[in-house]
Amino acid sequence: VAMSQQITDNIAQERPNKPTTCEIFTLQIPVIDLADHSDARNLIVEACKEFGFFKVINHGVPTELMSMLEEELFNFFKLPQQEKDKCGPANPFGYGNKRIGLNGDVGWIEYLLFCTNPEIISQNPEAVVPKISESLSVLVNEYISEVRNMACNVLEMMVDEMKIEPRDVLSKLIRDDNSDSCFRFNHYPPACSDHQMGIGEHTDPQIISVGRSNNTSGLQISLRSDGSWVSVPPDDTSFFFNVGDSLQVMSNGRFKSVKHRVIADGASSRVSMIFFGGPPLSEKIKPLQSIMEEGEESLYKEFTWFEYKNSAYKTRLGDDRLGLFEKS
Ligand code: GA4
Repeated sequence: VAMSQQITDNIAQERPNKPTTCEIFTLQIPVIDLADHSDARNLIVEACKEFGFFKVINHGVPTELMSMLEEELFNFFKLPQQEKDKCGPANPFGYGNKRIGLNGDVGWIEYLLFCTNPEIISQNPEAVVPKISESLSVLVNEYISEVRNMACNVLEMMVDEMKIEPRDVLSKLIRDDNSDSCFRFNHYPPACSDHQMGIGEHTDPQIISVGRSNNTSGLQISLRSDGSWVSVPPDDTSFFFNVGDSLQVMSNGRFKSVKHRVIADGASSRVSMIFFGGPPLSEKIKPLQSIMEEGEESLYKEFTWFEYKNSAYKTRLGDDRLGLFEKS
């Protein structure tokens, strides 16, 4: 209780006292209909520039798979604490409870974090893949492969629209056998107050993150234009895409990784599942040659995903991770 109180107080200080602004802005979140071939590509690129965030409908991922996984997920989080603790502690992979990352962040959250990088899994599977039931693990793998495919389609539409070649320049990094991606399940339990921080503001370090949740609100994004926080209306049939830091660099700042956070809604449990698409560890993260205009210079120092990830995992959630790699 002491900790939850502290989390609540921090938020109360941070929150601008303008709830109505949030409601107005919820209307502006871009919705991409993947079945609409005329408009989707352009909307994706515009959304990445303006928000670093968009919602995808008509995505082709089987609804039944989504709801089955969600149900299994609820069942997992309903297990007795000592059962769940057998999958932990999260360092950073495994089952985590209230502690986020390794540097002192906390939140009103419990989660399962999976590494999906085959290279790392083969070295030490116990440390990076939480021991969940066989049935859940089959569903997880099927879900990841569906979501990864859909994410790759979206990345290819994005690249086509920007007239970059080859069109798999981004998607191949995530399809790569050695793609360093990860996957997480979050459970935000009902909170004692309705402003409790589930996970504090942060950007995702990877290329692209693709998440969905049950029908409980809580996700907020920060607008690029003025930094104000916007509540994202929940929609359990759709996927939400976040531009990550790596894509910000690869687009040389044209796209911005979106700052986001989750505030527990008080009354009901929120569960979410997120795929974080990352490149192979050895991949150089730098602006794509073909988008650079004549004379344009990279805004960032050159680094590999391995270097960036290592550096990111030493930061606190709210730190400006990319700032360390900007050219001065
Ligand atoms: C944010 C995106 C993913 O959830 C994650 C997170 C990771 C963690 O929960 O262990 C980090 C966070 C995330 C960024 C900074 C570091 C690492 C917690 C944290 C304080 C799994 C990831 O890859 O980076």
